[in-house]
Amino acid sequence: MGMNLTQKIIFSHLVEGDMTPGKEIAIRIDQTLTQDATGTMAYLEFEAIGIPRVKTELSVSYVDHNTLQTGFENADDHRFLQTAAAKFGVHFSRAGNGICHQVHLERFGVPGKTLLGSDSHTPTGGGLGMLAIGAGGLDVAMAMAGHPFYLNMPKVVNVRLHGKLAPWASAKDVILEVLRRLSVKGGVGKVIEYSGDGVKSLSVPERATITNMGAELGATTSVFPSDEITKRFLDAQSRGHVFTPIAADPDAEYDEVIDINLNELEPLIALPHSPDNVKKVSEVDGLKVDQVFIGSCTNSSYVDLMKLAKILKGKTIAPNVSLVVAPGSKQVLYMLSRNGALADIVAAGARLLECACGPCLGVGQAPATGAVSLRTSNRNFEGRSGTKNAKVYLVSVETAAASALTGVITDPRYLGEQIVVEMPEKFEIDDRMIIPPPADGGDVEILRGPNIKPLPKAEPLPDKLMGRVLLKVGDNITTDHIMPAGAKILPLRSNVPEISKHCFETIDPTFPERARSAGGGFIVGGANYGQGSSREHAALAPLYLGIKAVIAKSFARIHRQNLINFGILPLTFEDEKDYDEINKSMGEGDELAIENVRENLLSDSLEVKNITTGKTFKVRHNLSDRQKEILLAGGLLNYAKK
Ligand code: MIC
Ligand code: SF4
Repeated sequence: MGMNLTQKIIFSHLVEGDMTPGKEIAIRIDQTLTQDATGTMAYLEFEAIGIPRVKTELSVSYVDHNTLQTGFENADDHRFLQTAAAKFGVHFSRAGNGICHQVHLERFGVPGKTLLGSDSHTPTGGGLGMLAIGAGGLDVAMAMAGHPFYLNMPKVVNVRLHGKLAPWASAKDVILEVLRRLSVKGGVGKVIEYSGDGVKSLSVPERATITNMGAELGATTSVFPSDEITKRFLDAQSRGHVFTPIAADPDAEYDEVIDINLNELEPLIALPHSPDNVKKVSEVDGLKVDQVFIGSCTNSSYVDLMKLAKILKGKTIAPNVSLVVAPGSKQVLYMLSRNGALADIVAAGARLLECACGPCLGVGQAPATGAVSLRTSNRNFEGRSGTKNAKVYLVSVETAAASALTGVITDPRYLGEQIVVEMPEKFEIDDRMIIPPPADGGDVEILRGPNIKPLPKAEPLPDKLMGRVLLKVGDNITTDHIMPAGAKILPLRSNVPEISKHCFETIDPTFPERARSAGGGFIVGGANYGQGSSREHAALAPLYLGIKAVIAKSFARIHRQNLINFGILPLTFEDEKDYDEINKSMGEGDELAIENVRENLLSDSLEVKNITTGKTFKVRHNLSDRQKEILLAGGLLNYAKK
């Protein structure tokens, strides 16, 4: 029997385990990427591991998230990152050079290689035929230190694309359609692998839009084959020498198959507040729009912004709309400024931002109270824009541009004849804002500002866990709920004691203080707890506040591993059927106890005593032997040191 593409890349990187879906495997990591908001922790962790220089083929440190410098903190962090990169042998992509995923696709990605990134949208690299996975900073630090990456062997879902996109439909609509069908938890434990004759009609940046937003499915990653279109893209980036073709064998098998007829796809839109709340644009046509944001790692490529320029050319945006544009990279911005397209965008009334994440995670351009914001980004979680009651809708560049002109949500088919933008034969190559590391970093001094505080220490797992239920939350809680981002809180990413004061701020601002004065306790959650980002601060802050375990219906992959990495137990209710009853009978403030934890961790089941109600219930952990060892040691750093 042949192998699918996912199996092929995993097989060629397999270090431990057998490839049975659900079983833990370990794979060799060829490349890593970090960004500034998760990177400071990742390099502090790398330093704590005590290896002088990275052992990967390539590691890149990007500055793209925290570029609004309203105080010294972010600038200090950038200086720390630049010096740490030089010391440890990491390429450094300076602020202004662009969003990590866009720049990595342009300048570094290699088909068939593995990439681990401390950002959940690392799967963007899947557009080039990489196995590109998002993880917490500590997992990335371990990979930089030459250790393999551990994951559960995923199931593989084959999305077969047929035909060619209908006029005004776009790659964004493809992934919105997948989200509509599978939901934000439909991809957990799976890789989404694209194939079919429709693949040939999609350029690499379009494929990358699709794999990027596979993160919103909860998928381990998403991947496209590497073919003649990949070759053309790499040639245009003057990197044709790294091309290798890679595709599934003709007799490959899959765990699930989904068919999408590209010809039948209509422009789609994700309604507030979830990326899977997908409707046809025509169903919400006419709703007044206050803000349009075009950018983010999902839709900020050269072709994306050329489409925008062509749609806006000679026109003016509606008086009620603030149009904000952030190109994905310096390469994109440079090319638009050289060919005049930037002039068309600016003349139409756009507000131009630097090449960075910006509004996508609430760094600037927070919408007005109750405003409708139409965005080409990938997440519309409540409050993420920086305005709690803003209503964020996710759309393609075409829909965003059409709506910016009319001032209401507008199906782009209304614009008439479709615009065509060709992929350039040659991109403008200028890597001067990427600083390669010196051959020997031995003499480099790492510069640390006062914002950089040491890592919090986790203790070995005690034998008895006691404490109160400090917070009860529902399904699909995101890491943006647990540890919000945004312009005000992000500068504290290197300072866990300070950032933990904002933990769960949007749900219950009293949580941090209650947790601290209670000496810690438990969190009770629903399904898909911790979906969204890779930020390990969503585990570090609870650790700092004394959280011992999270009991939920199910967990998102990256967050679950982050909890384990910092010694917090991720437990699931043994019987989902009993969940409602147990959950109902358990209140915030109830005192829980789990005894003989160390010994019982070796089996799969633990008993929780609710001392307040006198009831007991069973929980599972589904931990691999390695994860058990990590928890017993009090986290991955302690375990690695042993
Ligand atoms: C996001 O899109 O949520 C982020 C901000 O890029 C995060 C990383 C972070 O929180 O720093 C992610 O996707 O992992
Ligand atoms: Fe940046 Fe937004 Fe992409 Fe996250 S999703 S990497 S914040 S652009």
